[in-house]
Amino acid sequence: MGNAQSGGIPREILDDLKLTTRFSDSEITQWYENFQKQCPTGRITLQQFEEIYAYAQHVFRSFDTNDDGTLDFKEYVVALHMTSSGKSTLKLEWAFSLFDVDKNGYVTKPEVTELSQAIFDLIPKEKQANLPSDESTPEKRAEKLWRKHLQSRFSLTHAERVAEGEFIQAIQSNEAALRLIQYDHK
Ligand SMILES: [Ca+2]
Ligand SMILES: [Ca+2]
Repeated sequence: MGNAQSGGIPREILDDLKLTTRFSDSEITQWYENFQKQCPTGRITLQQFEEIYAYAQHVFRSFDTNDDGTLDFKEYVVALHMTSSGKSTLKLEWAFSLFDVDKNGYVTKPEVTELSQAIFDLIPKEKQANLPSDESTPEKRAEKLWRKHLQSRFSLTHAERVAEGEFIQAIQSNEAALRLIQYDHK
């Protein structure tokens, strides 16, 4: 039949995954496309897994609001709500908790640097090569996000840390900053 488009997910893999998981055609197809982009060889190496895992650890920590190393039902549902909501303020609240590594209610330069590294590692290699020169390394991205989009806006009040409201205000409707806090460059 040739019903799998070239580069698309092979039919038998799709059928097999639908039987063994509860995911829909479109979900599996989307993940397949993302997987192919992330891993052009079609395989995840240990090194790539560790990069993905570094980001995953940050995501987990941002969901684990009481910091006990597990997600209870409430944390889990709040996580689903924040990440799947169409509301941009909710997503930005979540982004803030992602960047606030030590959960003290403020984002600092070292935290921005840490997340910039984890996010950068998720950008497919061929897209890394096409990034603007001031966004082409994790350090440059952290510097730009921190200095241009966060710190400079609030340097009159305090230069070393940014509170949640300020973070959201600085990133909201700011395409250039939004690009730096996510890895999925469309
Ligand atoms: Ca918890
Ligand atoms: Ca912090």
